[in-house]
Amino acid sequence: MTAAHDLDAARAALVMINPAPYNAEAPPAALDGEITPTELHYVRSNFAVPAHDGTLEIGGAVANPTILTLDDLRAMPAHEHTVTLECAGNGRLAMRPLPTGEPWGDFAVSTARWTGALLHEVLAKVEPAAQGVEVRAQGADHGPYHLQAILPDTDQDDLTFIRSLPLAHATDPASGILIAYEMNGEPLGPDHGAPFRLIVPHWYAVASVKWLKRIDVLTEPYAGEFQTGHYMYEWPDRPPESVTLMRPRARITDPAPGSTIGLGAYTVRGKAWSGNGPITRVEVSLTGEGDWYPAQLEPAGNGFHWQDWTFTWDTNNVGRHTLRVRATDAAGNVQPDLPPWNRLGYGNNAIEVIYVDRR
Ligand SMILES: Nc1nc2c(c(=O)[nH]1)N[C@H]1C(S)=C(S)[C@@H](COP(=O)(O)O)O[C@H]1N2
Ligand SMILES: [Mo]
Repeated sequence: MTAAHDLDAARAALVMINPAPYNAEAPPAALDGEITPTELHYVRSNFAVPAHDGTLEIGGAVANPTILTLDDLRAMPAHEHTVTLECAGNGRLAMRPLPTGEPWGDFAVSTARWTGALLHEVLAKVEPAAQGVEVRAQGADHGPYHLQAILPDTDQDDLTFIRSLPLAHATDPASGILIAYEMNGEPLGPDHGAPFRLIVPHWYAVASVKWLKRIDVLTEPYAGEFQTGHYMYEWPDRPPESVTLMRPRARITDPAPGSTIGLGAYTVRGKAWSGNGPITRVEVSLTGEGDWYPAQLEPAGNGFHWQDWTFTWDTNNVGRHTLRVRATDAAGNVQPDLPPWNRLGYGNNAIEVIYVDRR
């Protein structure tokens, strides 16, 4: 099989929304289990899958600049973290007025087991300078970016995917950030950042730089198209803010929206997650404006991934019913009823509403 065939096979089960660069939602089944099978994990790329020479250069304000290979990373202690990745643009299609940008429905979210070296252990080897403030990560992917570009002074003929993180977060063992080389026990595939990528738990997935090529410790905050141009909340009524932690969100995975189910006791199921996790409460409403009932919430695990919830819905009332579900996280954030509108359409965590017919 050729590489192109492999890529087609890896993409066959996804819901393609853009062929080039390839962007695809997960099918609803991706949210059923604790782990999303790799072939069902959504894909979001700003450029075509790049060539990568297998090396990671680390420099900037560090005492020991170095070049690492995949073997070097594999020689370090391996850590496996189960992490939910959600695109900041997930749910954009439900915003009004509709923002421009990839028209994501509600399935640019998935969970995988990621294995790799801990970023803070890699950084400890190179010894960041005391004046360091950020860690900048560069992907191998690049290309023209004319129509979408916001910043006037970027080289839009050949832009590279670059993002930065606060140095304090990157060096904090509790942050759990990986340079991952395996996804669900297999080497990373081309769409998910082969040969290695960042995995930044709790943050919208834009922080998890794929096809990682370079890391630099910076003594000034980084400004760039994917940091301070795009991936900013441009609110109608207050100053812009960076897109960072995932906002709390609960989803209903069973019953399917618009389905017909029988009478009696039915177990409603779903997922909930937040970058300010864990989720502390999930509630269900059956009547629009009515009461909220507590759902059963499963324990948080490592706190980096979604939690299951269930709710026993016992009714013999025939007809159309509405279901709403909302999550509250450990920081006290609760989902809003309406999408929090911002110009580029990020972070829509409005309460999900579905209807179901019972007969
Ligand atoms: N190098 C690089 N890394 C990237 C991106 C990209 O375009 N280039 N897209 C980011 C965005 S916006 C998302 S949502 C996630 C998607 O990761 P996935 O394709 O493995 O689901 O990768 C992030 N990392
Ligand atoms: Mo994203």
